[in-house]
Amino acid sequence: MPDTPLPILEFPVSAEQLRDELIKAYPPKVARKRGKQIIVNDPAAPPEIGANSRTIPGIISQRGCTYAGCKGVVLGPTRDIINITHGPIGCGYYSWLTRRNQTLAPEGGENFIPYCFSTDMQQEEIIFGGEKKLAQAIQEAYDLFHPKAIAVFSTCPVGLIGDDVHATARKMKEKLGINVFAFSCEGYKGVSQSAGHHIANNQVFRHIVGLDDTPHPEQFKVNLLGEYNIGGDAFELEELFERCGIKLVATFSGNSTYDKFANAHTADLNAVMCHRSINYVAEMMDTKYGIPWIKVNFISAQGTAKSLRKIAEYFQDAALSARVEQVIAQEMPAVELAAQAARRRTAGKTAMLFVGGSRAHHYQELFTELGMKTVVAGYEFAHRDDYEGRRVLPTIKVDADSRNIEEIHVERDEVKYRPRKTAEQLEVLAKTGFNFKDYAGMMAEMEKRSLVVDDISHHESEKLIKMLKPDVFCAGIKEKFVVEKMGVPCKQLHSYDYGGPYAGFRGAVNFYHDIERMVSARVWKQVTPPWEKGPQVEVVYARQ
Ligand code: CFM
Repeated sequence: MPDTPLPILEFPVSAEQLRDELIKAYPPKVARKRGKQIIVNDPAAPPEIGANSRTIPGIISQRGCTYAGCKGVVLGPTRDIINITHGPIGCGYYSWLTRRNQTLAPEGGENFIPYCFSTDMQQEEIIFGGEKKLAQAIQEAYDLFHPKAIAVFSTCPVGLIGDDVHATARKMKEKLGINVFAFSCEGYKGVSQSAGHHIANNQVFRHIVGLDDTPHPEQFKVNLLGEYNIGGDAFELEELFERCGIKLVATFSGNSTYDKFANAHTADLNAVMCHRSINYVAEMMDTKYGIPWIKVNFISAQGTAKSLRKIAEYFQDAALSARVEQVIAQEMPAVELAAQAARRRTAGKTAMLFVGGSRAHHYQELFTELGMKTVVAGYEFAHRDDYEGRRVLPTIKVDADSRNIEEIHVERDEVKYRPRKTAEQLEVLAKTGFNFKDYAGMMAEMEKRSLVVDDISHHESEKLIKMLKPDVFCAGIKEKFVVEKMGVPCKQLHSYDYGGPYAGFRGAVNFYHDIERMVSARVWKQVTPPWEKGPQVEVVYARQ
């Protein structure tokens, strides 16, 4: 059967030829591996994609390290835990305020996010061990701030020299009488920051969740998991929940506090936004406390409406559903108006998205609302289930790199476990097609024969831009300026380019405006990249 070109693209070659073009400069072994990570999509039966495997040395990947995933991503947005980086100063310094997670401490409340705490390891500690200096740092932080909790994050050298951060944390916990715990999240521990998410989930669950049983009087209590308040997204959602009459017990971890984690097990539902970074906590809370979880997406207006309705449906309460419908009805006219206005300039345009482990999927819905097509997308570090859906979980091969990450064994808590639904209630929900613990993944929602690229390399990004000339390229700061020098606007979906919020209804309107502006600016056509002006250095890959 002849290959059909990618949807709406007047691209002269097939998706397969496009893939071959991306990998043809690589040595054969590298090309074989990359070939498995570049897939022509079929939403009805997503083909297997190579994911969560090591990046080949020499390839310019956009991934981050395990320490970044643990310290920056999961614990970063929590304002009242003192996060001490145990390591050389660079690790603390470069993870200091570089992620745009915001927080809002109440009058007199603690906020340690603006501080950078580090043990500043020197040669002496590398040679003779750093535990003593770590204990001193914990003591010093305690004396200065008297926090509720102190967390210690291991960097690469700590793992290499074998400091026992957990023993030091235990010792200091006893001495100070506050919660002190540590993470074995050395940068090299996994193939990407994804390993750091898992390590963070384990320790937050083990050391904090379940410590405070104070009940809440409200009727509809949920936790929002995998929402990190980038650009103020969580503020938008907190307000939305409140207007709907839904009590947000804890968010993991946008705008969060230590006490909220400790009390999270009192909620009756876990709503999971970023499946990749937090599904472990959702699973563990289900097993230990009986809290079911559902997948939601508050990025895009349709996604927000759908997610609010899903939460209301879970509680099976007519008054709640009516309130949710009322809020949706209040918000939708402004959204429709903004989308219509933007579509005059955005409709028919194309986007590429290469972001993290959830946004490359979630933001496609916003582009659909703008009448734009996502022609190529991929995650930096997601796993097969984020691409192909959770149904593939049993078939994912556990390799040595994954085995390196602790799987904690969780059991039902005989005292605190409480089923949130009776068997009959579950049956009623099942009849309406209500899905628990389910995520269909990115590929099920992408066009047939669009291209999916895992852990995209710099070289492949350049090729794609040259060949497909997208109207907007969504990525991060590492790619941004190279892409823009090529004459294509780059929207940062990690930091939002200092814009946002983009979550919820009002967030969607913000996004429509920003994208409309970007794709209709003529300035991009005026750009002549420096490498087309001056002399060039040619690099060829060595054949193996
Ligand atoms: Fe989840 Fe994230 Fe993402 Fe992520 Fe991240 Fe981020 Fe991201 Mo940058 S937790 S996987 S590790 S949604 S920091 S808030 S934007 S890569 S797509």
